[in-house]
Amino acid sequence: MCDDCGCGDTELVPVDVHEHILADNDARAAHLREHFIEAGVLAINLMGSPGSGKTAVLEATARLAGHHLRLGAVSGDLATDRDARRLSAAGITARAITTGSACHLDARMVHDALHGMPWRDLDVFFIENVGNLVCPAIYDLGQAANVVALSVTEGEDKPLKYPVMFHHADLVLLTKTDLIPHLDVDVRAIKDALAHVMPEPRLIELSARTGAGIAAWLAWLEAHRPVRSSAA
Ligand SMILES: Nc1nc2c(ncn2[C@@H]2O[C@H](COP(=O)(O)OP(=O)(O)OP(=O)(O)O)[C@@H](O)[C@H]2O)c(=O)[nH]1
Ligand SMILES: [Mg+2]
Repeated sequence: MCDDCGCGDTELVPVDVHEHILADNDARAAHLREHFIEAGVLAINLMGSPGSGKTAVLEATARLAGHHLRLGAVSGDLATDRDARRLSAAGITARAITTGSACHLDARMVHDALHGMPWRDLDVFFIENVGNLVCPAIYDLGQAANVVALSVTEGEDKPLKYPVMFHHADLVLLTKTDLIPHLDVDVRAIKDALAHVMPEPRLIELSARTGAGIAAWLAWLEAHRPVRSSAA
């Protein structure tokens, strides 16, 4: 599926080659992180399954905070710029990253996308990763925090089945909570599963559709914004 990381296939990409790819990525990500910190931009790596509601959360974020926070985003997909167009329509400065066959974003892709963006002027820069609960977790993009969108329709056991993603998460957004009355889903079971795989479980329940929980998500973003230096 993925020509870059081989999705763990050691015949496709030998272990030593994969380690070299990750080391190269880590160096580029460190460079990006320095720039984000120096400019006072909060960079968030937003990950989650395909369709978990990542773009919808960003649209809802812009609806509530677009007038007082300068928001920017890149959105990664194998094909199309549909998400970037949705984000632009919501008032977010956005660019698409089309990866072709790669099932994750890497630091070089993000770096290249930034060249055409006024990213230094942003308060929050979202990196909407390719919909995938596996590979994106191991690629550092220079972000300050990893956020995982997990929708109530995905099943309570996803944190247990995809532990690496949740182990690396600083925050989980439990999305589409407006659908709970229509589903056989036990939110306590999701929290129990997260407690097994997240060192410090942090969960915000929200609905992009109704706006419930978006204020708590904004408060989390505000609390994690870096102090902007006067030189930035
Ligand atoms: N009921 C309900 N539906 C939602 C909500 N958020 C997203 N959806 C729906 O879920 C579907 C996927 O939402 P997206 O925001 O495109 O999800 P995504 O994670 O960005 O998808 P990819 O980028 O393709 O991985 C769409 O049909 C949305 O309308 C929500 O809060 N409530
Ligand atoms: Mg999307």
